[in-house]
Amino acid sequence: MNNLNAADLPRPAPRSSNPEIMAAEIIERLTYRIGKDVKVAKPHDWLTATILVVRDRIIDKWMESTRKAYANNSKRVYYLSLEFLIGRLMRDAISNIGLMHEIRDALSSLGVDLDVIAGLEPDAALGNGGLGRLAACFMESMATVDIPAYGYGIRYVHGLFRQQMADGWQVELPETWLAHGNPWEFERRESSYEIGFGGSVETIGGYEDPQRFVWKPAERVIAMAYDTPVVGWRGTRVNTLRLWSAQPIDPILLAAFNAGDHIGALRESNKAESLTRVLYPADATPAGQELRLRQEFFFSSASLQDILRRHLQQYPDFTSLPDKVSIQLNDTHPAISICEMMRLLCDVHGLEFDDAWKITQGTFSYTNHTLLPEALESWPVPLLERLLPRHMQIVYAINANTLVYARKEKKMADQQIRSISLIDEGGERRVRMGNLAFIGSHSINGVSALHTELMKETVFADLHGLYPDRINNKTNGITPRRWLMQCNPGLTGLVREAIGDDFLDDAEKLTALDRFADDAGFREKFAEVKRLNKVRLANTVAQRMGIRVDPSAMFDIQIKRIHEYKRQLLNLVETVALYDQIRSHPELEWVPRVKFFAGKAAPSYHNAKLIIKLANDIARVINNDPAVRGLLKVVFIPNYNVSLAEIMVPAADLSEQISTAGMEASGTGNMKFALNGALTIGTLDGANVEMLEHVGADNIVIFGMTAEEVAKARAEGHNPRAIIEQSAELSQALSSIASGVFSPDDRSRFAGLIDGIYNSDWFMVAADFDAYADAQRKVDAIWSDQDSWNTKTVRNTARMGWFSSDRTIRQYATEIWRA
Ligand code: GL2
Repeated sequence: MNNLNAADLPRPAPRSSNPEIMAAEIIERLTYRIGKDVKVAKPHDWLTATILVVRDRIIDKWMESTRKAYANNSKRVYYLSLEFLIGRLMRDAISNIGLMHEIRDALSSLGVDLDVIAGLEPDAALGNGGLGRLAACFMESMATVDIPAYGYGIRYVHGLFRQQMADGWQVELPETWLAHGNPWEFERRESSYEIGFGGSVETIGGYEDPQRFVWKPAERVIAMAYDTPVVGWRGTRVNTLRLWSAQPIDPILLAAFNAGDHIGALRESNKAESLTRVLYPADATPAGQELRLRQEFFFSSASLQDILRRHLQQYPDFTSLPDKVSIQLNDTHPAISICEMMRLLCDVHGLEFDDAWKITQGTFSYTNHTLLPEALESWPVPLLERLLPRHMQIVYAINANTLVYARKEKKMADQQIRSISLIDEGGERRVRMGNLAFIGSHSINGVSALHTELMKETVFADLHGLYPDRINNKTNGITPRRWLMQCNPGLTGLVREAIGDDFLDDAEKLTALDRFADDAGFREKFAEVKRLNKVRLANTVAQRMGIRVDPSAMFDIQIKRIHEYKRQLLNLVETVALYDQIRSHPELEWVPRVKFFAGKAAPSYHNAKLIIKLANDIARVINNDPAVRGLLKVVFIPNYNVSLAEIMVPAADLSEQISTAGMEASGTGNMKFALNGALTIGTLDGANVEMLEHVGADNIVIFGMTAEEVAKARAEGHNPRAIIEQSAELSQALSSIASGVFSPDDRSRFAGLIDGIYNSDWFMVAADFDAYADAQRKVDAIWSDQDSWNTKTVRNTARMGWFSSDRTIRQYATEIWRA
């Protein structure tokens, strides 16, 4: 066998895409893989059988892709991410391999509806929000643009919590995506690595032999791989998402068990497994807990051991590593990888520190996703010292080299030295993971043009001074397969009729649609597609919540994590102001609106949870007030996830992207809405700035303070009280919320939240209110001229192709990975 050339290896027979044959294959999987007779098969069995058939077709391409990478000695890209917010996979996979009609027909010949079983597939919610969803879009785009890539992450048994509402309050329940098994994945028992924690470091050699350090961990667990194939558009290439699961070294302590300690005998086993049990539900705030650091090291170490093993299979040593391997760190969560790489190269493979450092820096690159100070990870020195003693030594060694270089070569002063140091000495000493990721990488990128500039000016100003050619920008993108073709087949069909199929392979070809914005007939069809998508959302809301909404009203949508900087509160205060206006001026022609909200709050984030309660309280009052005459409705849809986004995004007329300027690194929801023909109301924040450049000022409604103005107001102090007094609408809205108009059962419930606006207004809710309210009335005016509205929405779709993640990935590939 081993003597055969790759080209001569025996291959399975090619598979047919004839629906009859596929139907037979589905039955075959049902019978022999699931062990069910057609007669007794449950919908979930059909789903699994169908996925197995689809998966088999993908496997053929998968092996081909792997062989190709070996044969061409291609550079491999490794995307290390603690989060992959995948959602459902089946529909995407079927569509990417071009078998949608065939599988639908095959299933329907068996009396099974593809849409029904597709709806049963659980969302793989292994991420919190934008950062995790970006990783999922990137995986699909890397396969599409034919880059040999692996995603590495953790196979959490429980993904992001399920959100339920109890009397309008968020309640978190465990999510169980693996309850019916996971037919996509392959367990790879042979790809297992030992991961250590704690213990001590011993020094061997020294005086005559070269000195070497040996880490003797006190605890060890096994990391075992699970592989999921990720197929690109038109099946171009199939890459691997490799997720690690923690296993105990000894499944049971038999002696303890036999001695009668039945629980104690499983303690080690439980401890190991708890490592990969749950996704950390914090979004952009530091977890600050040992378990989180253990997760980070666990998956970093397993991934690096795997990467280095694969490299040595193909190459004699590690000098070629930077030419053959790129490791992208998705935020600082995997930043400990830099120390682990140094440890493996020096302590295990015997390289000299300086040589190892060159290889490490040449291999790693780092993406920063937030400037929020509370989200910049750092770990207490004593914790790192106890959990990863050898890595702490390496941190000190890297730090010494860097600071000597900064002081001697670059003549940096104390103040700058303090800011670039890996150790934060203010208060309890902590290791700064952002600085470690920066210093250990050859490229550091931001995720929008504005964010990248702010990185240079703020958090990384001094490191940027030290290494001025490292920071670069890669504006985020979204995969048009999921976020246009899959979620909006109506629009996709209409666009194909108008401009042909080129845009399916190159989203930037959507610009050909621009001239159709002036075609009244086309605009009508475009509006009709939107109407049908709104009907679908209205039905979903009726089914899930028993609330009826009118699809002819403007659907105004804000969906994202609940966070003060994202300013759902600004939207809610304006909603209350509008409610007051509608009641005071019933004679005016109000544009009927439905305000939709959805999103999860970090379980420990008090104000975010209060904002959810406020949305629900406001909804109850407004929706039941006959004086509103249905002109305004408020709906908070529980349990926001990728699948719900796929229903809401195509149904939006207005997309709310209203974060305090300077605080949203990029955003990606903003791109999804505009691509699907929504108008954006937004601040000059994150990627909104570039969206404005692409769609043009006539086709987006921008308001509010700039990042610079926000920074100035914060530095010099602004006077929210004076601002509130000058705005009658704002003061009335705030005082009605604060005084309990929406919370008669607990009148002071929201007093603290509103006090925050009066006393500090850190997020500029008061400062931006009037501008926002004016912008909303401008939106109403555009809506009242439906021709004008529809022209703008068509232009949005036509001009958003640049925000495809294929473009983003090509930029990473040429400018960072050189792959
Ligand atoms: C985020 C940013 O907040 C968001 O603006 C950005 O679009 C994404 C992806 O780059 O990253 N950073 C972060 O920590 N989370 C994000 O969503 N959770």
